[in-house]
Amino acid sequence: MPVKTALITGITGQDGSYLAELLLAKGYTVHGIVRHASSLIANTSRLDAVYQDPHDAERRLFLHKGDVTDAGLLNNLVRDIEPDEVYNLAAQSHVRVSFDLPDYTANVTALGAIRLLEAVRAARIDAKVYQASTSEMFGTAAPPQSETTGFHPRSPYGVAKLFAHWATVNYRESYDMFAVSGIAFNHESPRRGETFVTRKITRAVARIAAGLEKKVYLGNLDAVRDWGYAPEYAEAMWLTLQHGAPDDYVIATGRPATVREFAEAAFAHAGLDWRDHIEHDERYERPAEVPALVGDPAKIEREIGWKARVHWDELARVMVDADRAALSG
Ligand code: NDP
Ligand code: GDR
Repeated sequence: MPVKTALITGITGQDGSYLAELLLAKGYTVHGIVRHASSLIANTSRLDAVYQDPHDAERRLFLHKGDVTDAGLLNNLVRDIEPDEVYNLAAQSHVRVSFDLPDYTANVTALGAIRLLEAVRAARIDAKVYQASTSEMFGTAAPPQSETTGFHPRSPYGVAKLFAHWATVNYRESYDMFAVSGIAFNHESPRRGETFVTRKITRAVARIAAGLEKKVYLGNLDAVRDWGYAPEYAEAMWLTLQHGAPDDYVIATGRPATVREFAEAAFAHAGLDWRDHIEHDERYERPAEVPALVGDPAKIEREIGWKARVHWDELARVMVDADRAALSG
């Protein structure tokens, strides 16, 4: 088999790092776009396990300074790399933050996607494109949500992702592009950003168990989510691009839990009672909440053969263990 080349935007994020590991293990040459930061160490830390010295002649991981707000950069990179597969994972991905930065979120999360699609089209290559779409596009639609459920996003982030989703569908239909929209429900891991609710909770559990803190302040505990395990979702992304034809796929476990239930399981795993340690802070409420997201993964299970194995309660334990291990050095 000839060696394949992939380009990943958002390679420094939770999913990007797992996807890079997966593709490197499969023999791919992997190119990733890394944003400029005042400290490079900080935003490439999730790639430590696969980082390769730029002087290594055998290396298959290449990191390029860049940003999805820069169309010229994307055009040049795609033309030069000629990737077989492009994964667009770059986004301002925090729902609460998108209410504070709506313009910026739209620029990165919505326009970034169409800039990348256009770069692939302009390069006149046969690259397959994966767009990281989200259950947030469903918003208030009643669960369980599937590929045929109507969209009703509730945040600038959800609206921006819906633009990117339809852009992906449009490029598939207009230019016969192999463009997949993976509509992923929440997925977490020890690499999850510390301000998303699961990691915020498991990190707090570790610190409270170690006697470093007493409380954690949260918003809406009644929200229902369908939490899966991020490495499995990276595998789902790859699998959808190996399928015979491009399509839209819900990626989910199908198992619901409230934020309260996740917290209860996480605290209990460390022998703690969540009621002693969780306080409400309205700052973490959103101007418009998404009450319940529970995916129907029947299509991806049937057509792609992907099925979630880790569910939210095991995930809570895995993340607590990882945060406690990190704290004890
Ligand atoms: P993260 O927030 O962990 O990662 C986002 C990535 O995008 C980071 O690498 C970040 O770089 C990069 N990025 C942000 N802005 C830009 C920009 N302007 N130009 C280039 N890169 C940029 O997200 P996840 O890994 O959790 O998610 C991956 C994708 O999947 C995102 O698009 C997200 O919206 C989507 N998604 C995630 C779900 C989840 O539950 N995790 C569910 C559904 C969809 P930096 O490291 O420098 O910040
Ligand atoms: P979400 O994830 O908005 O679903 O988006 P997040 O973990 O931020 O919130 C989940 C639910 O928990 C409630 N919540 C809190 N959330 C945060 N962050 N902090 C708190 O203190 C808190 N208290 C309660 C929220 O209101 C919400 O209902 C994630 C992101 O990864 C998106 O990029 C992705 O598209 C979706 O998942 C699917």
